[in-house]
Amino acid sequence: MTALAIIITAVSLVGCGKSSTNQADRTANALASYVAPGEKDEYYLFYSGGHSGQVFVAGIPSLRHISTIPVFAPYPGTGYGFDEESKKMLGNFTWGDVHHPGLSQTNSKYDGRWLFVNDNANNRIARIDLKDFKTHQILGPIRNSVGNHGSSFITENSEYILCATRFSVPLPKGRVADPNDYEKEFNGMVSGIKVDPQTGEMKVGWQILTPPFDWDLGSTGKGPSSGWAFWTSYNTEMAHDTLEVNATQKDRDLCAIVNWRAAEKAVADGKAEMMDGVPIIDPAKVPGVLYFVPIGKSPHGMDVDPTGKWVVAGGKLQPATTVLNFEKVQAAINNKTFEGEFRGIPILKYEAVVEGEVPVGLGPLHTQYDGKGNAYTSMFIDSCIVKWKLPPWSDAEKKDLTKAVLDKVPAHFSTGHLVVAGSDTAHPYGKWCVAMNKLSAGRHINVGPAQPESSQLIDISGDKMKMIAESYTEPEPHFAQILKVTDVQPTEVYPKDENKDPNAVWEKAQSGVTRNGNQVDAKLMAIRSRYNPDRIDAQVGDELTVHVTNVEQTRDMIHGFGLIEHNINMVIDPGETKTFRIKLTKPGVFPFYCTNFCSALHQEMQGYLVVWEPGEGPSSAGGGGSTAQK
Ligand code: K7E
Ligand code: CUA
Repeated sequence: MTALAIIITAVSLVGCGKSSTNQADRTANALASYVAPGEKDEYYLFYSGGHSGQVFVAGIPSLRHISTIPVFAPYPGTGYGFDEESKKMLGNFTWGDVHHPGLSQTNSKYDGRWLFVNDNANNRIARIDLKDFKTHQILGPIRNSVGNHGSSFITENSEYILCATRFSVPLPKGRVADPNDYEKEFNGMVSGIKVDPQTGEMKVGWQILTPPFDWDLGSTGKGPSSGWAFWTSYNTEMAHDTLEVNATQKDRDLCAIVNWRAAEKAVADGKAEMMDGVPIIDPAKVPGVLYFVPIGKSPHGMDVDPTGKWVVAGGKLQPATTVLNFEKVQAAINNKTFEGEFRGIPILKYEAVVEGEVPVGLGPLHTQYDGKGNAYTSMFIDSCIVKWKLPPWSDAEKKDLTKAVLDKVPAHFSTGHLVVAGSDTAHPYGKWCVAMNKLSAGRHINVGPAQPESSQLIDISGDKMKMIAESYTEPEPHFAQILKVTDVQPTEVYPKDENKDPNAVWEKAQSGVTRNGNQVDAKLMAIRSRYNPDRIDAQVGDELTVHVTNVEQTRDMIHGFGLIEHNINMVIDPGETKTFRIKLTKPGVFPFYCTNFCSALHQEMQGYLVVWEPGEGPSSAGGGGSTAQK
């Protein structure tokens, strides 16, 4: 995208036309996205936060930002990354690059259980539980996988999250080879991340070794393509420098067609070899797992339609989308209609599997579907959304596929991804499309050089698309998922009897500070608006562990725990217990206080951590004085 961005900035204002500003349209559009005070949005929009490492939650149709789910980056707003549990999930990383959120599915329908997101930068994948909209697992860095961009693509029953690498390196990771030996020494990888059907717990199932192409966007099959997955690639030139030029030489790059059920079976049949603890399939030795198809030119998105028959690739540098017919793909595989092979992988004959190239315009990236036979493609260069008709096409349309292009709506920005509600399932909700744009073109109030990204809401319920509203976000949404609000019932309070934390305290008598050698353990209760106890005595050199239980069982009665000059801010939701651990290195009296507004006396919710010099202070702090604890 970056190189492309440079090429394209100059022409990005070409656009597809002007949006209407007449009074009747303004009123109708305003009403369409207006959610009156006290009313609620109909859909969630979960959009990736790119290099913010977060996920943003907005409402549709209002496009209002409602909350932020921290995933790969600490977020003081919810205390994420300060307590032991979330610190452990983050490991030593303080950022991630979130690209493609994927909702869990059952029978190719969103089941409202989990949202998975990938981290391109540190090769991880995270699971957000939709019971509480929080990150519960971060898997990775995934072994033998570098640049986890081509994910998170969820299979029809959430059996797997499928991922492909954007970057190739010498494998296993840690091995060093000269980039001049790229073709020989470097490899990419497709990974099958197994998801536990009950808990959602992820683990690396298997991997498929690939040539060092840069795998790009992908999608999973359904219906006739059930059990398959697809990725585009760029850099089939296998260049290792100046990719902007050297990786755009060929008119067609090879996309990958992966039979993931065959991969799973090959591993079960013992056909994999271990690399760094992961079963690796060499597709040259295990026929039937991987096929290639040439796709023009420098393709990006690759999206399976809701029937599972049509697989559409957007060619960034070709003014058309390419439509593959999966039934023809299947026939070509069965009849060995190949036009060659690359490193033992058959290349399917282009003409045998392509249904058509639809001349949608300049810079097609991603395609979404409404389930009514229409496709919607984001146009990075033309800065618009194009609606077009999926096959089957009439003879007249086949002869001139411009006839399959039904409508264009200007986005005024360089559109990256777009999302149609439920497009990647067999049952799209349709109705709304959100375009996620890059390069803001100055259409917002001036906020200086750090420019926001924009989202635009498009009504796709009629024959013609209607641009309804525009809003702005933090950097940098890539893809998003839309979920019907009624399809999920998140908890607002953790029930007391479901809190299994052994350090939880629910009444005064259980709370207190105990010492064991130089380990000081404080169990605090937080309740409107005080901590119990509100004094912790310890000494320099102690290791202090603080557990705070928020005993409230009332919605939005959230308490914080900010500790002065110790870089600690926990935020504890109703019914939750959180823990932090620190080494005390400096003497002094350090107030702690509630960081989350909780009542008229919120400001009074405070206490002291007294850190004595060794040997000083009350006996509970290891000193000679009498106990100070209440
Ligand atoms: Cu097109 Cu990462 Cu999905 Cu950005 S990628 S636009
Ligand atoms: Cu508790 Cu503010």
